[in-house]
Amino acid sequence: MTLRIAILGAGPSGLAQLRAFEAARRDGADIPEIVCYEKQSDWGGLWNYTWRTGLDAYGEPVHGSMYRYLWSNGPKECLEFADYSFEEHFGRPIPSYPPRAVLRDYIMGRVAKSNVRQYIRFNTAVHWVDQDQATGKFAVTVRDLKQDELSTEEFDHVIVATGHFSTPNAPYFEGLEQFPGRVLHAHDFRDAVEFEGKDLLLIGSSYSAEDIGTQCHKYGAKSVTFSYRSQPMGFDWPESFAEVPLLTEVIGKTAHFKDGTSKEVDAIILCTGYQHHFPFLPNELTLTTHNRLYPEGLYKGIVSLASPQLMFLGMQDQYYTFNMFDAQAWYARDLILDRIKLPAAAAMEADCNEWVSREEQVANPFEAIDFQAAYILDLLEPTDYPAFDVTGVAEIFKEWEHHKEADILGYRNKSYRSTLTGTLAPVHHTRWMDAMDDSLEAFLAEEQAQPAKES
Ligand code: FAD
Ligand code: NA7
Repeated sequence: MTLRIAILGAGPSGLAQLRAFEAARRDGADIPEIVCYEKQSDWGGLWNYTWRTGLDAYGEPVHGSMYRYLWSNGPKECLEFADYSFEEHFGRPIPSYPPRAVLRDYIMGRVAKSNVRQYIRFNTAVHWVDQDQATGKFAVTVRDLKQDELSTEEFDHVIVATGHFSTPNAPYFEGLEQFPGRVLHAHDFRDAVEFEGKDLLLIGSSYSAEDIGTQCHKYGAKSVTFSYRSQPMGFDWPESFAEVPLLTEVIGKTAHFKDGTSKEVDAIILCTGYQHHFPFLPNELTLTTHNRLYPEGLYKGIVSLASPQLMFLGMQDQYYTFNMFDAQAWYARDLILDRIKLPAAAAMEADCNEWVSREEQVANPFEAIDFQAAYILDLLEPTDYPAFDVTGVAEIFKEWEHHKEADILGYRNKSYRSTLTGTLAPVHHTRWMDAMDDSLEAFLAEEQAQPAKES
């Protein structure tokens, strides 16, 4: 009897899973019957820009957290698929920090060349997953959004690839309800132009704060104040930026901070991260974790210890992204195809605990990068995913960290060498701070592109 596999979500992780099965099929393997449920009308996950916030046209939570003028915040050389280089996709080398539309084009380019779209049921939201204790089979209940109809199908394995940067973690601060300006979470941020000439307060000191803050500066915000809980980002910020301790309360337009200082602001953006949120999973199957490199409860960062036929992709805090999702997808595929055997439950738990405690020793971003590299190498070892230079990519990540420390507004002007093709990326024709047009056409315009000098 053919196995039936449900993949929940057609973002980069879900697409990696489809691609992994497709690679096996092309090599002559018998692959299971696959159904991929996606609530959006197209594939691409977060890389699809939407103007919507709150609920979508069908009353489902809007998935998108990306905004206009979003440029890659890491070098593209660090996320290149091992079986599909940027050069292959674009037909020539392109600069290292592409805007959203260019990365989207690249991710979709690989899957568009296969026949995997046929497996995806678009406009279909997963509402509930149940596992029958006797048979081990899953009943997946979905809502056809266009027809507004619920239906249930049975599967042998469920692969959750619904992402974890969509459901805001939005803490309360005293006085917010009286604040006379806009208060929003990063998930609902769409366009920096709205904040031109404004004094902004951003709560948080991680990627969202850094990127939304620098972008608002680029598009004309008057000042950006970052308020941190644990520690400041510590970059060498230009004059109109400040980093202050945590917000204690807001009185009128005045924000007060833990160190007794205050600042009058026009808008507040909560860049306070996201929750791993699976409203379609029952207590016994759900994954409870914060944003970390090795979520507890997942063997190899993928397999649910609660029920090994349930797997999760892309649930880690991410340095590596697309190539890590591939490594996970190839591993998950090989488990399902019985090419890799799961050890006994106790051994899985022990292995998981060992990685979790190893993560707890990680002291800084450089060690975090090495940790994630080691995790990926561990996953790749038993699969036939094309070899790629995981540690070489880690070195590029470390260079990237140094470039950010040196110039937070200028790091995106740097170029890196692809570990796949050996090509050094050309310098973009316009410095990032002056590049206001984030379209694919503007980015790929060649007139003024210059060769890069090795840094
Ligand atoms: P997602 O992209 O979130 O895709 C999940 C999919 O599941 C979506 O299509 C969603 O519609 C679907 N889904 C969710 N719930 C349901 C449901 N109930 N039923 C059916 N379908 C459902 N990474 C980088 O490499 N470089 C960057 O520059 C970068 N910038 C980022 C900027 C922002 C603002 C954010 C939030 C993330 C950024 N990332 C970046 C990281 C990003 O997480 C990954 O690039 C990638 O999108 C993760 O893929 P995924 O498939 O795991 O999740
Ligand atoms: P992250 O990286 O999970 O960071 C969340 C930030 O929010 C971090 O600085 C936290 O501070 C801060 N935070 C969380 N809760 C609070 C409260 N209650 N008060 C104050 N500050 C808080 O999420 P991001 O959104 O920045 O990045 C996620 C992805 O989006 C990433 O991959 C990007 O590429 C885009 P802490 O340091 O824990 O004290």
